[in-house]
Amino acid sequence: MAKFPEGFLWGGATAANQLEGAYQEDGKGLSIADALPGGPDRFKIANQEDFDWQIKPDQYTYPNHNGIDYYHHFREDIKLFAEMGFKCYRFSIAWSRIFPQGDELEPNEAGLAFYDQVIAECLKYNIEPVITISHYEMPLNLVTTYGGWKNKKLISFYERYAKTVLTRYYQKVKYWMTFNEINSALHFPVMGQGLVSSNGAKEMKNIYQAWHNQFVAGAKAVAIAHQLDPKLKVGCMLLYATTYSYNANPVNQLATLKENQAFNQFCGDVQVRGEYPSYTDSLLKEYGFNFSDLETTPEELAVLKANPVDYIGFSYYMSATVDVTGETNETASGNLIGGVKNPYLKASDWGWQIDPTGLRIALNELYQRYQKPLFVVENGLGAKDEIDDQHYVADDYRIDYLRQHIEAMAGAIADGVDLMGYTPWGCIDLVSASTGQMSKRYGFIYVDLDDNGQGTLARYPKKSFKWYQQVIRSNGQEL
Ligand code: BGP
Repeated sequence: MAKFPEGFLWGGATAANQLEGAYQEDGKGLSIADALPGGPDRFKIANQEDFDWQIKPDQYTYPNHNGIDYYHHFREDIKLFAEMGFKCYRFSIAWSRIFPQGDELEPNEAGLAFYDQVIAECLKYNIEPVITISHYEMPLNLVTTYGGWKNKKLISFYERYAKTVLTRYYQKVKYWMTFNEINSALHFPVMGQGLVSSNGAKEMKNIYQAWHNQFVAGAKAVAIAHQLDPKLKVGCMLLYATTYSYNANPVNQLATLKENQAFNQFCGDVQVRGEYPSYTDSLLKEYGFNFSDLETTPEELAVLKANPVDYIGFSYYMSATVDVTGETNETASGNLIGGVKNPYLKASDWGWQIDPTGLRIALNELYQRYQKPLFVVENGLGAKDEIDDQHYVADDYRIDYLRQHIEAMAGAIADGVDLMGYTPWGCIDLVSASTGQMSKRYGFIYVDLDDNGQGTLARYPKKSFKWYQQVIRSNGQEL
């Protein structure tokens, strides 16, 4: 039977740009997410050489830019989260609400006023807010004028932004994260780093320079938080995909080890240990450059060293499998981070390989490596839900997915892992990051809205709503 510690943070997770809407209200500036196209080819289009940010809202080809209009529904939504018994709620602040262009000296008070209300609403129900400072979102101007995170100027812009929100909320919000899925830039640098082909996404050096700048900016946020209150907990946030070798061939085993370093470990190693790992040079040489080719200063490296994160937040949706020897030619089509098809696993409708045991392995790997508390801040099944005449979605497939992953977490806790909490992704249906569409749903709550932005916006609890309520009420005993 599952055993979770007292005070375990059960909740759910969302991100500003995927649910708030009101993308031009109360002084908000455009963010990169507002300016990406919608549709399954979202990343592919953004990676074409001639991609240009769509900065004219009247020419939009992205019908879901109003999210689920949470900006005007958050009270109703947080009330539903409270009804499920959420102990915490992970959400992000839209940087472009607070600094609409990103480079202003003074924040936009109306943007802060919105999050004042959101936080107050959480606290009213004793829901602990968990805030991602930057979740796949930055003011578009920082990309069009400065070229995104590869530009060092972004460090001070982020620092000013982080200081503004930390200072405003540190007495109310204990848990923070610096950048969502920072390592995802290896595969899609557009969301987290604001890099597309037309501004250098295809050059690995830019991605690593952008990372370095983000590491420094994140470390500065950790420093600010701890100066305000040493009890604040600031985490990194990684996209973790447990990675297996296709077989026992040592060539594949070595390739798997290298893949783990490049994707699962590199960013965490810097953010948790405060220094670049021993394999940095060998990693960068593979891409044809050296660490000394990056712009780094001794002061920056000292900031990293002095300010490691307090915990490791990570998302877990799927595992990956490596075969460099060509022993199989079946690719895992749809798997976000590539690799070959694992014959032991089934995949979601979008091809993400479902692997609850991989989560138990991930938790053990991360805890053995860092010995710091872990927080599963995203997990879930994106599916095409069918709603019946009674406005009911019988999402047993989602319940099965979540149950198996919760059992895996219980297993890892029994293995000795220190796990703080669990916030399944998209606890209310929202716009998908990879497609910009509504039809890939994760929620416990159905939102009446389609891929064309049409619908009543009504919220309907799904079958999984009551199920998760019982999971939380029993602290993970009744699954
Ligand atoms: C993570 C992101 C989220 C999110 C989730 C599901 O990578 O942090 O923002 O959306 O994945 O992905 P998708 O929406 O593409 O199904």
